[in-house]
Amino acid sequence: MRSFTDRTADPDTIAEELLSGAGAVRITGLIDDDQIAEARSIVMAESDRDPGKVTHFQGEAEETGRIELQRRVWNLLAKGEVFSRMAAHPVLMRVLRRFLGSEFIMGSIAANRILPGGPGQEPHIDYPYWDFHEPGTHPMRLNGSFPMNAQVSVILDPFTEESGATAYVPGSQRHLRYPGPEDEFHEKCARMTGAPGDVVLFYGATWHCAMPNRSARDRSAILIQYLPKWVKPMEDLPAGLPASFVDAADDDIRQLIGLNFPYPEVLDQAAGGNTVGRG
Ligand SMILES: O=C(O)CCC(=O)C(=O)O
Repeated sequence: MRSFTDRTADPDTIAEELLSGAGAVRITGLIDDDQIAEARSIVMAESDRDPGKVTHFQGEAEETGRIELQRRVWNLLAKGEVFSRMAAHPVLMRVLRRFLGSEFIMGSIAANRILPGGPGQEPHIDYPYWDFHEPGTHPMRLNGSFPMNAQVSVILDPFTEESGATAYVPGSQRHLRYPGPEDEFHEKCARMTGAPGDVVLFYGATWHCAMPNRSARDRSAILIQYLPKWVKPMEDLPAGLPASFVDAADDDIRQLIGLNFPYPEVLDQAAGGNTVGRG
């Protein structure tokens, strides 16, 4: 995987690598130690209180949606200002404006904590492609030649092969389908390794999954989903936030939570609809 720093993270180069290269890049040392420590302590406290609903995990988790060795914390914007700073980091904003269009939005911001002994996930592709098990529910001839997703993993604990760093198959974003047994995901995969404060940015059409944590410590990351402005977001972010948050939000955060793009709207004044919109 190609590695960049905040100084070398050129938007055109990274966008090209996501779309036509490996599908993933690392930006080292993007988030400072204080922010990582603050985010991690919130994630640990929240996920100790409530393991959250998990997705894509193997075995028991898939059946129940909840088990103790992997935990999700959803709606992070409401849980600490540090998460807004991460989501709207200027380097990420610059790259994502190039990749997804200048008015891109955020579809979800959640933590994924895998405890020692926690299982991995099934190889998958991310929202809005994650139900591509049923391609017929999407438009015909949809393909991955332009992006409808970008994923950011902000690494909170060392991501190593042993701790279950995300596995991915470089170049698989070009297929826009789920991998089958013939694709030999586990034989061909590379790993999104990194240190706390590093960020991995990838195109969610790339086959990937969390791997089992065989280390003696937690393996947590903040997972941020970004989408073009017209893709329906996965989390209803404004609904999960107090009015005071929305009132105080700066321009980037307003864009990220979808307030710049008002549709759907009631456009028929005669119907008496509220056409003020969400902005
Ligand atoms: O935490 C990880 O390693 C990846 C998580 C992921 O791909 C997902 O939950 O969709």
